[in-house]
Amino acid sequence: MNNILLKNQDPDIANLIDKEANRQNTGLEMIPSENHTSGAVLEALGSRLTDKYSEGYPGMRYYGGCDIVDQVENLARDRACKLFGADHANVQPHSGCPANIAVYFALLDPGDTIMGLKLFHGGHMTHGLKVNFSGTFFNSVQYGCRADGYIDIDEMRKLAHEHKPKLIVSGGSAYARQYEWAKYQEIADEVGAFHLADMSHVAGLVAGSVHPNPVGIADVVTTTTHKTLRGPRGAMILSKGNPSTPLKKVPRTKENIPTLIDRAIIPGIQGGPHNHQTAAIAVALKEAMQPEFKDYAKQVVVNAKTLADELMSKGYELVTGGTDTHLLLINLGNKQVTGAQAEKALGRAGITVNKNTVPHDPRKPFDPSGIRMGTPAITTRGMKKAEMKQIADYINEAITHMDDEATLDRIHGEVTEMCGAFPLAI
Ligand code: DSN
Repeated sequence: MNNILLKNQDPDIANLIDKEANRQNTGLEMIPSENHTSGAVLEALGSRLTDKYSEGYPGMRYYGGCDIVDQVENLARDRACKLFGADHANVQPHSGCPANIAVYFALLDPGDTIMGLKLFHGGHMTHGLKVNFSGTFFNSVQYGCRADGYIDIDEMRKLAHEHKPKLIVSGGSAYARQYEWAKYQEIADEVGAFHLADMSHVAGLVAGSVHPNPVGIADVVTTTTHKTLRGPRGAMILSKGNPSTPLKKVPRTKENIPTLIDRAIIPGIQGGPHNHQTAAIAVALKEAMQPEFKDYAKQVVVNAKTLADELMSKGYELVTGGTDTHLLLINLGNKQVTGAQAEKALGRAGITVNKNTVPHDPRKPFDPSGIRMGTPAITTRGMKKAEMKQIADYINEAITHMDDEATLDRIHGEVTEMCGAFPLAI
């Protein structure tokens, strides 16, 4: 077996990895769903655990040689339960979409009605977008945001009573305010629906106690592990109650959710778990259990609020007029700039954000009016209020001078210099 270093065996890929690390190190990653993992998480991710097949669950595998990966998965499950107050955690979903697919597969039949927030109002494609599996295999009814940008809970209740969905999804990917999990559960209970809370964006804020926890309120909770939670790419499904042993076929009731979920992941929709990923999730969960993580989560929100206030003082219009979380959604309509133009100018200046629709956007999704940005990754680097004020200046200058290459170059130079004081872990 060869032990040749990557840079000698495959310099093409090694160079690209170096280039990407350099791009991240010298620029501001401000896509709100991104973060920078620790060196320990990366080490677990790049380990021999990736070699092992282990279909099934700890103590119930279809393959031999699973004693050690069983211990890895048990640690990840126990830490997830402890951190979020769940009884049961399935840590095998390969990422967020499969986690949601598994919940639908567990609880629904094709053609059943589901309800989620419109993607173009800040939801997620797996919450019932017509061109996604969730809007194709199921009858999707979608709620939206009010004119002020807040989720329209009254409309949701009305739609729920009218359409009697089997499942209501809360959560989203471009909503700057806290999710009111209990209200969704109340409506789900009124119409006899299951409630899935997708807390992917805010899981790290929940872990750090700066956002309400849906576990124990919602019937079932999904989350990715790589956003505010700062782990590797991956996902988890959390619930109350315990699965049956062995995992037998059970009726679709709330009490049976843990069993239904485990059976939906395997044999339902996935094969072997990614054991290297499970180990890295366990490492990230241990990090999130430390007192410093609470400081981190608090700082993420302080930074987002500071950035929001600074940008609003420069005339930027934030959807809902601010943020409670890690995320800012900016409507550039009043600046005569499109989201795509702003994304490009900011990228040129070393600030990575993404163009995004705003609720009731008069423009098309591929050329929307807004940009979405967030503070999880720059807070991981150690940036605080002073840097947020400087970043707001850079953002404003880059957008105001989006056609001026020299200005964008200068800002990029200054951004790189600022980043030099906040290096990534490795
Ligand atoms: N792609 C994620 C995000 O950016 O929010 C959601 O899956």
